[in-house]
Amino acid sequence: MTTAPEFAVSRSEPALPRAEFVLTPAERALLPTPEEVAGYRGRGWYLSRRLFTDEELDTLEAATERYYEGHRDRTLAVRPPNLASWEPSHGPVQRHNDYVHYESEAIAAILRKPLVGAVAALLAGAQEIRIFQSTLILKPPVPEEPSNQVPWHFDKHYWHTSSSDDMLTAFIPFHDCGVANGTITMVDGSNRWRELPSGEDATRHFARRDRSELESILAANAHHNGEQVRKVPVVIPRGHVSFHHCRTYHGSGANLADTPRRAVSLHLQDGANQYRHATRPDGTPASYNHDVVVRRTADGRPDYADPRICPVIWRGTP
Ligand SMILES: O=C(O)CCC(=O)C(=O)O
Ligand SMILES: [Fe+2]
Repeated sequence: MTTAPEFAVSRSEPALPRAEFVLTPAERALLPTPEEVAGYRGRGWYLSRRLFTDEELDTLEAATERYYEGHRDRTLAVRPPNLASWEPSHGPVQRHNDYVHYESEAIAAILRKPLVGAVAALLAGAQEIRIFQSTLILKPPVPEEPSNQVPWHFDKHYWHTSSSDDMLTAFIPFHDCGVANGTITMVDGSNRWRELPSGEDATRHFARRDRSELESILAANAHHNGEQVRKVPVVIPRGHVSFHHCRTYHGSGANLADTPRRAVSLHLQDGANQYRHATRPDGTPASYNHDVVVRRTADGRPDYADPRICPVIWRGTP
């Protein structure tokens, strides 16, 4: 007998949770109730309590301004094929920038907030939540700007190579977000719809799609499920976060305000998610930008748990 079993266990798996995955009593009071979790499962979206302070959002906004000016703490070694990466030369169109949690430490420090991961864990029914992607978004205050319109889509369409059906997105505006500034709008309950076989090409980003084409795909899918399309603009007070399931249709409209609409779309994966081989409707292999960015698993697949790109932000039972 060399090592007591308890000692052996505590060496490989600490008995106490790591401090970063512990919530304060005040934070615990901000978690969704069981009824709210059931509401998320039924409707496909959930508006949280106030998860971010004014100070955190001011810090986040300042960090994103530095990012727009060109500041990077690190850059991707390889530029992936479908990278959203607005730069000043693109002008006053809607700005989309992926991988901001990788490229900016200051942005990452706010986005990794364990409370966000804990809310996501309860909604997804998961023990672990990792970042999948983060997209920094800015809609300029230009009412007629066509690129400000986000046509109906659901996020799983872009994630065919992800094995999980429990992935979800936290939409984090930096300020009050309502109809006037083009808030995110959910199609209530569409997470439970069965999808029409429509020949969708999942790798074509919605920004390159015709809006009316996607409006009719939405209507056809509702009809196929014997449902009406119920559009719910989510009115998000500053500091609150709108979560949506990866099969919930959503979109958003013009920014009619006189200030930019600023947000981060924080895409999250449950611990079980991993790369799987998938094909597009035309039979060619599907892919995700990560596939040329992350390390490989022992069996040679892209590793969607690579801690550099996909850090764990929550582990345990909140
Ligand atoms: O910017 C928006 O209004 C929509 C963002 C979006 O598609 C998402 O968060 O998944
Ligand atoms: Fe989306």
